Amino acid sequence: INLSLLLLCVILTSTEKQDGYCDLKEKTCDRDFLNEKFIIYDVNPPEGFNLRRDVYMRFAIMLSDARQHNENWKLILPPWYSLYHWKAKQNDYPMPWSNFFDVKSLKKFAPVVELHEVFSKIDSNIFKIDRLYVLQNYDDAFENGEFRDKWEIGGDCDYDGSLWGYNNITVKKTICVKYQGRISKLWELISLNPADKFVMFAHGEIPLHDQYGTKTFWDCRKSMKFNKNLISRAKKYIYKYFNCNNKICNNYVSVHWRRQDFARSRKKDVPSIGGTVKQIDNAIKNYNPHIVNIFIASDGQNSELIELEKQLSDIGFKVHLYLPTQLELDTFKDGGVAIIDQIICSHAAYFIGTYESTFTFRIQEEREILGFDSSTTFNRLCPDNGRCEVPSKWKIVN
Ligand code: GFB
Repeated sequence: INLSLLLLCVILTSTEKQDGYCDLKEKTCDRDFLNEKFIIYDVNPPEGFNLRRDVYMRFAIMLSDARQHNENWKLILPPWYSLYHWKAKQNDYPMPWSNFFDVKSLKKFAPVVELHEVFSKIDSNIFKIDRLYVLQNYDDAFENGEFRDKWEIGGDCDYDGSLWGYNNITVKKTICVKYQGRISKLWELISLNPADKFVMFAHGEIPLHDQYGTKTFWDCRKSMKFNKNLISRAKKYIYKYFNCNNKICNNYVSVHWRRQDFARSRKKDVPSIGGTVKQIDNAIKNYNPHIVNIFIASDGQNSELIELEKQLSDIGFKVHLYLPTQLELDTFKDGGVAIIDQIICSHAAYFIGTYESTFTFRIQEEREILGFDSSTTFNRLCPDNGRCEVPSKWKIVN
């Protein structure tokens, strides 16, 4: 018996080695890993962090649903690499999700793994993606006046991403796909090649949520807890400047003042500095005229921020910004600093955001989770002149 057991072991080990999913250092083969299949996605390169958070949710919900049907698929968390808005040189390498999120909490909602976890299980130095589907929009979304879910293989395409800067990732086959509609239709594509173990989608922002704003959506959103160090840094700031230890702080107002490319590409939706000051002043007068503290989160230039601060101080407000030390910037990176800004905005008595900025949307969701009255959350800065559309209220569903 012992001999046959030994033989079986040798056979198993050698077949596993051919498949290449053994940990050579540990001299073990990971049985689960052998049976698992993996999806990874990439997003249109210029898109920012907060749009990418929503794309994550679409995939996480898709994979969480699949697990309920006993499917053995896992989602590889695509590292944060070379984001357009992250200019500091500290950001120049592929960063794991654990830098920004509590990955244990993500794993409670969906079967997700970091890319480095996958690397640690592959015995060769090369990570081979079986099939890369490059998703593209249809030229005409409303064919015959109707928007419907559809996909179609073919056409010309190029992968415009960078495989997160890794040169040990290769792609065996690239397929161009025109795609429109719900993300769960991706399973139809995947099922065409049932032997694939590693499947990748480029332009993961194209498939849409199956259902937006449902309980499942919010369960997923709630699981996106931030990295504990970022939370504790934000809480320390709130305590120091606003003397508040609660979820809901009643003595400061927060503003997300999105500038840079946003102010340039959406000129008609954003106010001037003077217009911003007037609107903040009016909002505070209406909400609670006793409030003097204003927290500003912004990607604006120093000169703009100095001017905004001056004009607000001139009319009696105390302006606060979170300015990281060099050590904090090195530790948290641009992404972590932005999250700290978001957390501080989330706890304010009253929040005013920038119209259609996903950075603002994520703060609004956080405030819904914290339990604020929605009248203190869905407020926006309006342009100096012209129409000012009321922002949509995406209320939590528990
Ligand atoms: O997050 P995001 O997709 O929001 O991209 P939008 C904006 C990025 O700019 C953030 C920085 O991820 C941050 O790195 N940023 C913006 C900020 N506001 C702040 C802030 O208050 N504090 C700090 N620290 N950083 C969309 C982009 O941005 O805007 C699109 O996703 C496109 O790609 C469009 O550029 C014009 O939804 O605001």
